[in-house]
Amino acid sequence: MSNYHIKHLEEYYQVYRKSIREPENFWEEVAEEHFLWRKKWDNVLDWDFTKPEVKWFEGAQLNITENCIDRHLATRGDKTAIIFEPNSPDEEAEHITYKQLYHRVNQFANVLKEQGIKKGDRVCIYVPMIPELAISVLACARIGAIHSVVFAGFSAKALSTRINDCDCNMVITADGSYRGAKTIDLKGIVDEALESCPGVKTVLVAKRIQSEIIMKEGRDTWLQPLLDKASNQLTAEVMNAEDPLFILYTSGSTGQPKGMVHTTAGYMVYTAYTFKNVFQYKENDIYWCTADIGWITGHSYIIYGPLANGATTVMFEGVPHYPDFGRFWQIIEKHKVNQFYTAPTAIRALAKQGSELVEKYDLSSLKVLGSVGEPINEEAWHWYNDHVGKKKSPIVDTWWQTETGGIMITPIPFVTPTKPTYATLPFIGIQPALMDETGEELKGNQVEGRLCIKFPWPSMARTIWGNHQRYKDTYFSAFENMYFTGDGALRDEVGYYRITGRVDDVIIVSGHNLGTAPIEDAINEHPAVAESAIVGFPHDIKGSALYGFVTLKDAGESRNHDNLRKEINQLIADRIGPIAKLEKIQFTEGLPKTRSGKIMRRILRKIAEKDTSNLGDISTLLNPECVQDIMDKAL
Ligand code: 6R9
Repeated sequence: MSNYHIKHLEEYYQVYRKSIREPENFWEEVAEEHFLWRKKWDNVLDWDFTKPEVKWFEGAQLNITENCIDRHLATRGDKTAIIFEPNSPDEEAEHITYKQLYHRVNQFANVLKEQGIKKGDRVCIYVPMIPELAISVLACARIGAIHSVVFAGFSAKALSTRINDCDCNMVITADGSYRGAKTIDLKGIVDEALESCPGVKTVLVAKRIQSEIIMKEGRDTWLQPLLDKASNQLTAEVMNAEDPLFILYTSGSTGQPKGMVHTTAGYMVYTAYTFKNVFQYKENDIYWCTADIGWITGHSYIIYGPLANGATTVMFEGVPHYPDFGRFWQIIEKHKVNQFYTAPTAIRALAKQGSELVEKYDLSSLKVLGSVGEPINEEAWHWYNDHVGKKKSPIVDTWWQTETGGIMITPIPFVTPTKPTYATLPFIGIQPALMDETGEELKGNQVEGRLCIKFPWPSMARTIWGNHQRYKDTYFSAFENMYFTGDGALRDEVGYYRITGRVDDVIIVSGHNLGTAPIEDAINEHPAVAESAIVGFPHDIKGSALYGFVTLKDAGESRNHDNLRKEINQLIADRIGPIAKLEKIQFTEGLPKTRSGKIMRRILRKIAEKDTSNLGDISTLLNPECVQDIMDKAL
């Protein structure tokens, strides 16, 4: 038995030890007992972190949608697979059974085929949180097309960069989307993006907001009439274990986003196994993850992990504060949600409203609470625990990344005793290491260093689309024979991990990873701007917010600084998206630089954090005199 479902701490340690001692046997048993294979593997694992190359279950053949849908039909055909909760509480929720999902995915997949999409083609999905989003993802997987979901809050520029990076020839979108009281003209954004995407031949448009939009002759087609005509039967494409399943972009230290490539079999096995254990999902539970499917959390823990376990997963179209700040609690009461998975930024925003709204609703169905996306601060942890979980629902603080595909460090609820702000223990099969700056591993407990992973796990990203060298440089070059996460962490006296935050140029704002470089690139496009540097500073709700230091071309610039600030933020919204807007913009005469010309962000970070007591030695700077001036004028 592979101990698919871990129930107590003793068992965790026992299974963990086995997964480390005999990883291949361990994962083979999990794969063998819980999934549907067209053909079993010849080899469980092949790996070499120096190339780097990792292959799980080579030789195996499968289709992930047969595991997420078909195999449940006999026993769970009439069970709800997806509950769609619309933006407005006045619109009725939609319950999609496994049988209906099967038919709808087949219809969609048939449409894709009729439109000429074949195995291996890349399809860009720019769709809001409506059922068509999950269905289009699964339809791609069913025919072996590689989906590249782009969060439907990204700008036209960000969308076109992602479409072109992986040469998508089709875009699936919607006429528009609802977000609280606002409607967003998605199709207009797609039209603008496609002006610079000559490779896109077809755009399929779902109807959501019934707005007037322009349909480009020969390129744009309404989706529904095509679906209505399509057959609801289709044999799934047979995929190899290591065939790419999807590409998902994440920010990096250069302007070009990294298209992380995830493959089929290992991703399926790991997301399914983590879902079952991290949420202690039991048949007939209602599970809700509030993430958007445009992020990895939505891919792994709204779609693939839950559906591979035959679960009922809630998809929420709206926002936490519409029509009021009680919306999440109202949904939990309405659907009797058992597992609730959200982000610290949402918890902080809701906690700020006080506990009145939470008390108004019946949250007694809750069994497990989850947190993901950034470190959860102590105050938010306690509020979540006291007011939402009523001290009886364990909080799973799950640390992981787009690159890791699945949850890596986490408590297992009712198994691992939790500790506020700690992600606690490595999940089964995960071998973390903390490294010092010289590349030595820090052994033992009560140490702090850079978080690496020593051994492959099934759902790790295999490459960066079109740029394997960048994959190697970013993740496998900092420390020999290790995957480097970009995060810092400490290990306490009992071996629990606490993630301390990014050690690179990525800033996490409201749970969104933002690379500093692309934002600086956008600012620098402004004709009045000479140079800029972005740092993060602590923010009550967002966790971190962005502080921009900007030097203007004409230092004595007479232009109105408030207008300039607006223009800069507009540029950022256009190039990246509104999430990357700067909270503060300080105009400076110069930026502190090293003699080799590198901006010393460390100093700027301290100024932004208002912690200037110890700036370190600034005498080696090229221009130490600018530091005092920046400090004097800090916002
Ligand atoms: C799943 C996801 C990854 C980065 C990661 C880390 C931060 C995520 C966290 C956390 C502390 C947690 N992060 N979960 N930090 N505690 N529980 O968020 O993927 O968007 O790629 O972000 O998010 O810094 O490296 P992604």
